[in-house]
Amino acid sequence: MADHTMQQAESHYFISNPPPKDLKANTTLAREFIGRHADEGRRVVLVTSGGTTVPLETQTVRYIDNFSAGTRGATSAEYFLQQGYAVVFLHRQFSLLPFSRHYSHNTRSFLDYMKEEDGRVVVDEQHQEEMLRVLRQYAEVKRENRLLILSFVTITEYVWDLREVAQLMRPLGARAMFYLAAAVSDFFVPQDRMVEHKIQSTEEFSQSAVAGAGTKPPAARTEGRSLIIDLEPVPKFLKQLVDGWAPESIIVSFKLETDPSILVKKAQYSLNKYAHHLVIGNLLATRKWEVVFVSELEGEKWIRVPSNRRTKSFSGIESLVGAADPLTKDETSFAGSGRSAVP
Ligand code: 9Z3
Repeated sequence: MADHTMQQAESHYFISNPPPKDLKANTTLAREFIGRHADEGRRVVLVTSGGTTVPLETQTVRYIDNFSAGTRGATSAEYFLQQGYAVVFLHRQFSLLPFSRHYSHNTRSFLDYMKEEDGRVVVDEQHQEEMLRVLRQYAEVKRENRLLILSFVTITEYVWDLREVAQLMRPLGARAMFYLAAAVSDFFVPQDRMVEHKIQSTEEFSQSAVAGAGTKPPAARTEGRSLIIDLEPVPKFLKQLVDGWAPESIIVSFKLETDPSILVKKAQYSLNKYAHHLVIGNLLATRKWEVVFVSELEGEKWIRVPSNRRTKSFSGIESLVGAADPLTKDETSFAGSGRSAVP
């Protein structure tokens, strides 16, 4: 797509898909946070995490979801914080959060970490050491006010938030990084093709009219006894991010596939198409144990957790990534570099 056509698609998207209700509040928080850290000379990273939804109805009962628990994003955010970054953590509501991820979303209740002692609640002996370590890191981040947590649910909320935060980070140039681990929908239902009410299972009760109806039928509708879902492509916002919203920043995107034979090709395609710094490829089935870095500087580079360390207690492949950073050729990692990591 030519650049002007892409820009037209972008402006059409923002005109026809209205901003989320909390955009203003999010922007105010982000402006203050980014401004303060920029003044203090800190690097700022936007970490996106979790999956975006595609609502089928305005009053949403049904939606399509994208797979992501938020482990990658929440874990990586902790490592960026350890390296001194200020982190804007834009995540899917209720997906994993940095620090609290150690005690949530598992089969164990957080209450299982506690016990009663002399009428007071205390942490069980066996969890003291680990929890103290996490708590100290968390307390330091809180004291320095280095973590801003924002949330999205739908693809449209995500795209509006991304654009807003990117534009606020633009003045930071190469001191700003985008680490796009969220699983983002490629297709969606535009506002002007969305039905207001719950889709009915029989045509008899179906709504024929769409809010602000154009000539096209609703994108999700019943025909006979079938549910028809006819989605439209989401404009390629990575292109806009790289070229328009934050052209000087460091941009790391992720590529998720399930077919091993196309992963590297797709990651290379993405790198060539958007001309950003790094694509990290991963397969759904093995994402916790192996990733491939694809960059112009180093081509294709696999990082693997040795098979004898692939246990539940392993701290995550994110802990190995700093050592393998292809954005810098020296000992500093892209999470740890105190200077420009632009190749
Ligand atoms: C990823 O590939 C992430 O690593 C995972 C992490 C979603 C697999 P979890 O949250 O999983 O730890 O459970 N994210 C990017 C997915 C994505 O939508 N990428 C787009 C694409 O593949 C490009 S931006 O087309």
